[in-house]
Amino acid sequence: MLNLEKSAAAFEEAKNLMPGGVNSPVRSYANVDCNPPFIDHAKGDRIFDIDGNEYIDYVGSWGPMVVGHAHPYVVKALQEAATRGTSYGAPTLLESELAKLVKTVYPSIEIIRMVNSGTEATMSALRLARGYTGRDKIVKFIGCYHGHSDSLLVNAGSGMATFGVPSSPGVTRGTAADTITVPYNDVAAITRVMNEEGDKIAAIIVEPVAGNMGCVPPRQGYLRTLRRLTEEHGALLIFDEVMCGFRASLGGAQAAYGITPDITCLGKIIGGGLPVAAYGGRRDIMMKVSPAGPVYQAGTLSGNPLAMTAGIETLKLITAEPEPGEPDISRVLTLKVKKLLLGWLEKAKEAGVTIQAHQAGSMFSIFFNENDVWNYDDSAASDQEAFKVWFKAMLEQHIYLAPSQFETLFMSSAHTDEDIEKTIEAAGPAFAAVAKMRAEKA
Ligand code: KE4
Repeated sequence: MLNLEKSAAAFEEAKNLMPGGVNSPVRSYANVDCNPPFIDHAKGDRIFDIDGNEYIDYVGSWGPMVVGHAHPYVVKALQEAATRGTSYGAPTLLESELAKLVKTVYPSIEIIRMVNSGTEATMSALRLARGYTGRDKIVKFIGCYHGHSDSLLVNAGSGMATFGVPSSPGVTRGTAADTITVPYNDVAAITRVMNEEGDKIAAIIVEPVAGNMGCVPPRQGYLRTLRRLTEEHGALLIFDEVMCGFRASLGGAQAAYGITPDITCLGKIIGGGLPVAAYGGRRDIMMKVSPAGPVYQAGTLSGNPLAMTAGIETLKLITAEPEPGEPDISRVLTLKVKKLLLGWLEKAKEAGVTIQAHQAGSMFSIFFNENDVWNYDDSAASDQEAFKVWFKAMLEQHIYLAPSQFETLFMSSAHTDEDIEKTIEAAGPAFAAVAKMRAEKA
């Protein structure tokens, strides 16, 4: 048994300080009925809790840590940057440097605005879409999560889905009325909505590779349908690539699937673990944003020099030209995930457990489901009890995974072949524990 005594005590104290003892719900481990390890530090693909337990980490802070924790180049650059001050609230060369780095990878982004969180990026993108089109309604997909702004907490996925709250208290009926939700990967549903309401729709916002119902890629041609429908009806297409950006491929889902959105939201990796997100896109749209245009948006710490520095160093690492004859980092990460999932599939089969294994580049997840998973309902129909047993058995073997069926796992360049092998081996007893639980219930 893992010794989590100090974490348990810390959690009890934290519960008297913060709601549920955490600053973001999914971290509470409420969905897997156990206490969360309190983290002391992390390095590379390893994370260490305050009880001295060491884990192989596939959460990676929910995506940002694509080059691993405490990468020496990132740490060194941050240490130097801190000596020049931590925030100015004034323009700096660093913001332009990160903007240029992002634009080289995302040619659809002609103009970009830095913000501090994915929530802020998507909230601002929707306000911009409404300001640009003069329309009020938006369309989002059930099971897709875009942060916690009111317009988007309507049938949200991620933590919301796990807690089974279809839409959060505090979101007004008026706000929810302007948000239309349809199932993901359902061409007929979105076509019907756009044919009926298209002239009132300011934007469709989508996770082009869903990551908040587990990892669920789009069906063949689905994103092209969204692009066609938005063009036909004069609505904007917003790709929320906060999670799948730099992961579905280096250029995100838009590069992987060859679809150009009007606005892209980014986050996580562009901050390298510090609070950075961004929204950007077509010049004619982005020039509506204050002070260039009338759509207001602002932020005290937007473009913060330390955050920009961490983002710049991280993007420089993942966009670096590989050695001649060597695959680029995206290819390396994709192959690492493939190796891990093939190993897990083998171990599941040996235990007589059927799983679905999904991957999009360096993001991935599995589902305890006899059938494939194409949308939120399919994901929710997976065996959540089996997931809990598997999750806890993996944690006991020092494999640190996302504590929810509706989350996604992340590979980094720091994950070694040896650690991937260890992760595969640990899945054997974990799937056996699932089979045992099912046999006892039968
Ligand atoms: P933040 O406001 O948490 O920085 O980003 C919101 C967001 C927007 N869009 C997508 C596609 C996202 O996945 C997220 C946030 N992702 C979750 C993980 N499912 C963050 C983890 C958490 O909520 O604690």
